Amino acid sequence: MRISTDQIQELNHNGESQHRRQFQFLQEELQKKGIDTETVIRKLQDFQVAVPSWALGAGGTRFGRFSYGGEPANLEEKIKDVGLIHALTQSAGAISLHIPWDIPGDPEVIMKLAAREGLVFDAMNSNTFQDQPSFAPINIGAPDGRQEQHSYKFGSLCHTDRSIRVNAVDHNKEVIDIGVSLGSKSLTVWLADGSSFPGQLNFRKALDRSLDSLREIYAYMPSDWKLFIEYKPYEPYFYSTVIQDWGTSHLLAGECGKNAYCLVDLGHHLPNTNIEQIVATLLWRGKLGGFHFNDSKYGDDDLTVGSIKPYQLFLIFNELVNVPGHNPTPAWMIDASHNLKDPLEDLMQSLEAIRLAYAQALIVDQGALETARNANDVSLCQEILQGSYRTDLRPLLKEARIRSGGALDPIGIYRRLEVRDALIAERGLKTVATGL
Ligand SMILES: [Mn+2]
Repeated sequence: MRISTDQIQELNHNGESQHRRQFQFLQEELQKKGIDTETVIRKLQDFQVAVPSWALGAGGTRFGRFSYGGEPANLEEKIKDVGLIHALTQSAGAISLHIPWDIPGDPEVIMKLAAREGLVFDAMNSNTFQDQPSFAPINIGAPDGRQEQHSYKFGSLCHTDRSIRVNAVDHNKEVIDIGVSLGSKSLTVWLADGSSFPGQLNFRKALDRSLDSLREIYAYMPSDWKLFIEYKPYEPYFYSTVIQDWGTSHLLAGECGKNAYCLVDLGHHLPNTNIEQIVATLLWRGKLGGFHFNDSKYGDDDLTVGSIKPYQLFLIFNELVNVPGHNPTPAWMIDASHNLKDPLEDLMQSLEAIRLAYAQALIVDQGALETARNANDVSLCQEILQGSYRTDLRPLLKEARIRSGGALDPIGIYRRLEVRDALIAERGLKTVATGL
C-alpha cells in the first residue's frame, strides 16, 4: 500500500481553513515577540528522524506479546511502512536497520525501494544480545566436555572466552559491510553485556576486553563512518552493565578515536537522571553522536516519545538547538516499542512530540535567557523557558508538514484511508515482524 501526494492533498482540504486561521494568529503572536516563523518552519521541514525497523510491529514484554495485524514480515515491507509514515508526516526520511533481522537480499534493489519511498539508511545496529541460529558449534570447555554453540549468554564483546569475542567482533564487521552496501555511515553498538550477581564479573577486565573489541570494530569502519556507543544502567542483567552510563561510554569512545561518539537513549537512565545536563556535557566535549527517543515512567519502558515527560524532552531540545561546531549533527532516531497501540500511529505520535519539543526550543530567546542567567535572575530564567514550552506551536508543525507535501492531520488521514485494514488484507492478521 502507498499513499499518494494527491490523496493527501485532497484530504487536507477538510481542515485547511481552520488551520489557516490558527496559523495566522500564531504567526502574528510570534512575530510580535521577534520570532522569525519562516526560519522555524524551514528548520522543522529539514528535521528528519530515523525510524527503527524493529518498531514497526508490536513489541512484547517478558510476559508475552500480542501481535497487531498486518505487521511487516520482511525488510521490503518494513521500508514500505516507514514510507507510509514519511508520506504522511514528511519527517521520517530515514530507516535504521538491525542485523541479522534485516539482512538485504539484494542491496541495490533495497536501496531503490528506499529511494522510491524517499528514505535513506541511518545508523546500522548490531545484535550480540541474542544467540543466532547460524552460529557454528564450538567447544566452550564446559566441565563435562559437551559441545555448545557460541553463546552470548555471558556477554559478547566483554566475554571471557576470546573465540566468543571474535565472533561478536566479526558480527559487527559484517553489519558494517551491509551498511556500506546500503549507503549507511554509522554503526550503533549497544551491549547487553553485564552481570546479575556480585562477584560474577571482573569489572576492570570486562572493560579491558570490551575496549579491545570496540577498537577492532572501530579500526574496521570506513574512515567516513561513525561509531556510536550506547549505554544502559541495567537490563537484561540486573547487577551491573559493562557500559552503564555516559561517562563509561565517553571513556570508551575517547579511547577508540575521533569518529567514536556517545549515544544517548532517553530510556537508558535511572529515574530522575538529569538527561539534559548529560546532553550538554557531551556537546561540550563534542562527543554526542546520536540520540534514541522514547519515554518512560520507571525504567527502559520504550513508550511513545513525549507521552510521560514532555517538559524533559523540551529541556533536552533546549540544549540540542545549539549544537556547537565541534560536535557533528547528532543522528536522530526513535527507539520505542509498542505493545498496545497501532505501531504506525504510535510512531507518528512520537514524531510529532519530537518536532513539537524541537519547535518549542527553537522559539526560546536564548539571548534573553543568557542575560537572565548572567544576572542570576532565576525567576526570569524559568519564565523564559516555560513561556516557550507553554506556547501551542502545533499550527507551525502543521504548516511545515503541508508545505513539504505531508498531511495536515497524519493520524486522521491514516484512519480515513483505513491503512491498517489495507495492510491486514495485504499481509494477513498473523504476520509477526522480526524484532524485539
Ligand atoms: Mn536504544
